[in-house]
Amino acid sequence: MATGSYGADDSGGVIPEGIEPQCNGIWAVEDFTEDNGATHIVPGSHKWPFSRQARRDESIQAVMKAGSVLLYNGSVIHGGGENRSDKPRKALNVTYALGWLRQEENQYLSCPPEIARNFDQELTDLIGYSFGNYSLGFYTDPLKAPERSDIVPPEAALGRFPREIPKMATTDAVAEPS
Ligand SMILES: O=C(O)CCC(=O)C(=O)O
Repeated sequence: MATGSYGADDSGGVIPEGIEPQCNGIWAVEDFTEDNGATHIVPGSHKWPFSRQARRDESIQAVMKAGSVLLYNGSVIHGGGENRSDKPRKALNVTYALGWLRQEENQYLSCPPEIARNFDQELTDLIGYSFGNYSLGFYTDPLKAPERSDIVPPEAALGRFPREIPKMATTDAVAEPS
């Protein structure tokens, strides 16, 4: 590894071992080279205890051509390398997390409703303008409260209705213990 600090993106030891809450992709918009700081990855580190630090010689660099994508678990130790070239290394880093967890990037601030309302619904569902499950993700419209219901689906902030409202689990839906 060259400079900077490297680490895993996911829970930081909060989620029990064996659960992979996040999957990442980094698309090379320009060639990734050793010189411009291609992403460092420590293979196998997703199986390490959270306390284990990586040695420099345990990392490899994802040298790849523009248009390629590197896919890695959120629990893999990784990071950008030192850019010794005279240009920035352009890439698109897209991370997917389980719908009931916080996202790595806070999409409600990066893509607030006035921007997100111009996106396709598939994309707004993915970035969080949809229920994660029954009652996970509703909001109260501060300008319309208290006249309006306080369980407004997130899509309403974009001027849309949800495709589907998740159903609440009831005791009828819970299996009897065997
Ligand atoms: O800059 C890179 O190549 C990787 C960036 C990244 O995924 C990170 O630092 O979390």
